[in-house]
Amino acid sequence: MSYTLIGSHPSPFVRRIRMLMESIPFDFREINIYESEGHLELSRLNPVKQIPVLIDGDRTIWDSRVIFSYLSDKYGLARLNWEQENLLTAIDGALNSGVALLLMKRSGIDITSPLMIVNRHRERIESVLDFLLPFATGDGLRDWNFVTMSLYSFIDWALFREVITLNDRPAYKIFLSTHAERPSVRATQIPEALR
Ligand SMILES: N[C@@H](CCC(=O)N[C@@H](CS)C(=O)NCC(=O)O)C(=O)O
Repeated sequence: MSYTLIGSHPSPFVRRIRMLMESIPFDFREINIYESEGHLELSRLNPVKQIPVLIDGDRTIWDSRVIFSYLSDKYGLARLNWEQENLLTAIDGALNSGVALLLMKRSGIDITSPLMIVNRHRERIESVLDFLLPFATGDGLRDWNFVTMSLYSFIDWALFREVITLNDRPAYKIFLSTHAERPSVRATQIPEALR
């Protein structure tokens, strides 16, 4: 049985699922959520209108974290412990803030301005980066699981979208370079043409 994963190359939420599905065959259907055609297709699949969406026969699953649980159940993958769940929630909070900042930027809002909404999102990202530092310099360097896949996808994407810099946190550069040569990381790289 083959799966269809609907997503885009840059999306960090999609990327972590592509990394997770390294050994699971699937068709990757790329859509551009910022163009009307892609947006329309997405509307038919997911009322929340977000990627990724996983199609498994006549079942459609949306939300990357739920897709992770779904595949974990099906393949008996190791479940996350509560500490890992908290790490993942922190990463997801920063990711959601990063996506919100990008959407603001694309809507013409100056995301360097001191608007309350901009500050809230920026503060959340900074707070999460501080919180995750012990993990990124400890277990995160050794483990390769859904948490590290998520952290890698977040940092790489946020740098690409210029939502963060790592000037004050060089440890994250080491985290990235530690995992950069993994086959699933290389296979899911944000295409050079988009950089
Ligand atoms: N909680 C969702 C978030 C997914 C998400 O925000 N995806 C972004 C792309 S990176 C998206 O579809 N954004 C379009 C929009 O929100 O309009 C998940 O984990 O799958």
